Amino acid sequence: MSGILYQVYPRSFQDSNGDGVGDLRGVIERLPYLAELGVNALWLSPIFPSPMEDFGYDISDYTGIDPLFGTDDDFDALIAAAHKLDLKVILDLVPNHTSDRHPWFVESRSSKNNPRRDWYIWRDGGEGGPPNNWLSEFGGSSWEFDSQTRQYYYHAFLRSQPDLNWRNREVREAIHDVMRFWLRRGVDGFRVDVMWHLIKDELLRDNPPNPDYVPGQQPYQQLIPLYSTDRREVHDVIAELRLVVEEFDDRVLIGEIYLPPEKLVAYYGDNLGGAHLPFNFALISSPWNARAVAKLVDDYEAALPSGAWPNWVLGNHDRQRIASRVGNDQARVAAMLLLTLRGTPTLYYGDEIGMLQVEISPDQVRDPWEKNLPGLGVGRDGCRTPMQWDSTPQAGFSTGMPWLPVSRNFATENVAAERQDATSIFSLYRALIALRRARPELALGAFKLVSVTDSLLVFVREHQDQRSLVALNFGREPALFEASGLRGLILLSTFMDRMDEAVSGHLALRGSEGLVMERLG
Ligand code: TEU
Repeated sequence: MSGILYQVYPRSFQDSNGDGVGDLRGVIERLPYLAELGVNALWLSPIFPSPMEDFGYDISDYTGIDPLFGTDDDFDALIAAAHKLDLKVILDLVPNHTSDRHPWFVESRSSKNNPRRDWYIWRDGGEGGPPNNWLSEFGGSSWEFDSQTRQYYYHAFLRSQPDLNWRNREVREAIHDVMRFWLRRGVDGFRVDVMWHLIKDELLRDNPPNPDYVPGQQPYQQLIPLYSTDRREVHDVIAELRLVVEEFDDRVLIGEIYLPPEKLVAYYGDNLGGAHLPFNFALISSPWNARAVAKLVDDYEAALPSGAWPNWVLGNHDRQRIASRVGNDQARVAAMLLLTLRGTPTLYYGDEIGMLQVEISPDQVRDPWEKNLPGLGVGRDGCRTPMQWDSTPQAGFSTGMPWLPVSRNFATENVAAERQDATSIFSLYRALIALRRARPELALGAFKLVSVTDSLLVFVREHQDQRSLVALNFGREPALFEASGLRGLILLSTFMDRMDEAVSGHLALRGSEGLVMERLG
């Protein structure tokens, strides 16, 4: 759990059969790359049978493999090959909703007295409209009228993603069995999709208006999702998921949760009986300056229940890529931050080579969210483009036509080229990972904030008698950190030079430079 997690978006990682979509055989081919990079586990976004309206987050069979990605045998081969390389495999569990083509929903919608009717959230309308004012994250009402049975069903996302009713015991048991199915197959744990959505208010009370809403923001933000998400009872549901995971040795439960720190940490559960790692997305939405980052680290560390293990994330398949958000130079500072903070770091595929958000022309849009709400900048295609492996056509991702365009910069920004370049961001990521693996204080040590200005963040990581000092310059101008008695050796610069330089009394940083030094004094 203290290792490094790497998110693979399977559609975009490696295509082995030329259909333009990545697949499991492709992932197998690239496992040695992940071992070379030095990560400990990979998380695969959904690979299950799906109409792919939300690219796999709309599941029609929880225990199969979508033919687009491969076969059951391919999956078993992937687990075996990964484990051989000492890589753990985490699957995406999507328990909040299914596809509307899942047999459970087909039955549920067939009649009001179908035994599976209560597996989903069905209600009569009120006053000629939906049962309440709840909104879908992807735009519009979250209620869909079904003319056959003349009731509405609830969907937090697309109308083709009806929410399961987690107040129903049979639903819980059914998903527990899905988990056991994959755990027996050898998976090392789950990343649970939208964990904070699982339980909704029993009375379906209206959500209050958001006083801070500004026109032009996503319509979902018009209301505060007080009654539709983050209900107290969700923690009982999660505790049960945890117990299922605990039936097996050494497995992990990770939760996708977008909430502020004080609410997020409740997902560790009473007596830490909830998620091992409620994903901490604080860095994804933070302004990029030293003070803001120092504050969020502080707030998060202060909010953590005792004994809870922290974690940090810089990017995922739903958010703008870090290198585009903060720029290429600061992306290196971000990498050093991610890999020197206390807690499990999660890397998003391609960030280790500095992949940028790719411009998607209107006719190439695939993301259903973007299609629902064009022009609001919610599009997620730009962070999901094919991994850039080399300078051959389609960046070595596919021999066919990729499902999303390859970045125009692939001829120079790719794994093969950056591997040859000792100063590339890829070389930096490798060095940071190696350093973290070699120095226990970076992985396990206590975090102590030393100094913060507008541009410079300095902290120490300490474990037993080993100490590392990390200094990060969030600004473009040079910066100086002075401390009497400061003594040590530079272990790593984000510029990939200055190795073994002696430090005494002060540390001078170039613009956008980050340094890790072994602190002797
Ligand atoms: O994401 C949830 C999601 O959409 C959040 O990123 C959302 O933007 C946030 O709640 C706003 O506060 C997960 C998956 O990662 C995403 O790919 C799926 O589309 C979605 O759930 C539905 O399964």
